[in-house]
Amino acid sequence: MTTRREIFKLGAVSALGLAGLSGGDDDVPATGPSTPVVIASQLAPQNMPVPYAGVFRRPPELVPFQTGFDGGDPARPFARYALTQKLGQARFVPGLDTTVAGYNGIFPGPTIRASQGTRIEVRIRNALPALGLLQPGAFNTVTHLHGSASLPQYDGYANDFTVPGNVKNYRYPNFQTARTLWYHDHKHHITAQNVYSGLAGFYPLSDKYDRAQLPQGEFDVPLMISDAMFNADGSLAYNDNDQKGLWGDIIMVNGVPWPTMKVKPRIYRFRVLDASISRSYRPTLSTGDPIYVVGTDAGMVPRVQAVKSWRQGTAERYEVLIDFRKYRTGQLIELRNLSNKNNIDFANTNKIMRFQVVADSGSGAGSIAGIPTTLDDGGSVNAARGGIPTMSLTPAMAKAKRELKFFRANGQWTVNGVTWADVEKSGFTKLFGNPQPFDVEQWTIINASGGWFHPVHIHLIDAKIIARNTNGGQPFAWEKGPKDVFYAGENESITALMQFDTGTGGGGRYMIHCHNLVHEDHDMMVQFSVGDLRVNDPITSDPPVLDTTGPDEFPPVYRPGLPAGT
Ligand SMILES: [Cu+2]
Repeated sequence: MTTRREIFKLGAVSALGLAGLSGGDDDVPATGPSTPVVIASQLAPQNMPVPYAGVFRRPPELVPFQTGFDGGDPARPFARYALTQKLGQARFVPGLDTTVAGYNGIFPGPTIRASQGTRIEVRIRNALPALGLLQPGAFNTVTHLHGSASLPQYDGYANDFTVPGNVKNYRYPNFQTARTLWYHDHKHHITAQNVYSGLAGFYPLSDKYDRAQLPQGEFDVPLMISDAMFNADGSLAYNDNDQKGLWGDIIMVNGVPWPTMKVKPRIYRFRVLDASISRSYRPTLSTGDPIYVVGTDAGMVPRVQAVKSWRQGTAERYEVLIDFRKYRTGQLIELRNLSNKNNIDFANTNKIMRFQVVADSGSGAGSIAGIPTTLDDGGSVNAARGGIPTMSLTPAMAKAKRELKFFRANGQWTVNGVTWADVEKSGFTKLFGNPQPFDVEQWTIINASGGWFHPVHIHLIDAKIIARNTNGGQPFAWEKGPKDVFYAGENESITALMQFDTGTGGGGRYMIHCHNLVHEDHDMMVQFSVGDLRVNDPITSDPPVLDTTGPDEFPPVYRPGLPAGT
């Protein structure tokens, strides 16, 4: 009952008509990466963003309001940050302002740069209005730092939420290897609306290994890719296509539609994050030149992989190098999107951003001299306690093998037939599994529904993909590094090894869910526990509290940024 009727609900149908939309059954949303057929936004022509007209920008980097050493011990540094979730005005489309709900009122939220070994606390105030922007209920929030082995009470558990007027102090250990993390909302049932309205930001974690081998500073560029659709007045339009997914017609990078970025003839590192609600991408360069994958979700790859394109689902992170040295000054290079099956594509969703090569200047500090072939991530930081480097895991180490099947049942998205509602009904005791601290397990993620893809996220863990049921049984070239999101395409299965290391030897509850946030909200989410769960464990041991501080207690301070467009 989806397809055409739902597409019409997305907004005005373009003059291109509906040719190309498949008829499909209930489980098939629409069309693959074929001819664009509709537009979703209802913007007047003068308000419709034009591809590559926007000026690239990086999210501002937040300065901690306090730094120091635990107990005065120089071996135990910490930094404290404050974020305020509040409404703000953004200029996404020409001539109109858009109200967002963002961290510090901006989208993307401020970047927090972390360094291995320095613990971070982020004080997150919910200063949002009582009711949601895009949903009629309470504007409750809970923040997940994706990629961090946080303790359960700081992991953004979907029911451990903060109501407007309250504040929670999140503690992040940063003991892990270098990687691109991101923080975003995780409130059960409204995660999609909360993230779409702006609650997402970068949190790159560095260590001495990535600093020695990969570009830094000016040449280390976060790219948050998302899609959106707008009403005629510039407000965000939300349509989840009958709980199937949201596909906007406007692709934004760091909140700018199809921007142009000026680049020097040097090697750049891009931290590519798919922060869309549902859309997956297949980025490629218009030159046909290779892109070098140097990092996956949870860290650096052992062997650099040259690819012409790669497939990236929601919440996946790929760190890639693009070598601009061979291009001439003034050359324009597009980062295009080849899309994937079961996305709904529009006139310009085959474009992401554009690079304009400019003359070299400055010292080039932070750049690297050549494309590396191998990378050393330093292995496990917890070796003394039983930690095993992720890419050294072997099937023989696995103490258990488990299967996770992602399918639709009784009008709900489920994992093995179980929904988060079932977990709630159990008083949060229903578990998919309960590995003990430092156990290694082998999990197989199975998508038996041909009409959908599911980017599956397992909290806490870093995993090594050892098999796929496609691609000759092997992981794809771009996913040969540590992963925490697994793109389970149509009828695909993925087998991965993972170690359950909370950093403390302790345990608790962690979620497993589809990162199509519409699927997650309805209700494709279950949980596991590291260690045995005690029946009456509260869902958090560090609940939010009433915010008694003034709004200006920790005014945001941002580092001086680079010039616009670079
Ligand atoms: Cu899904």
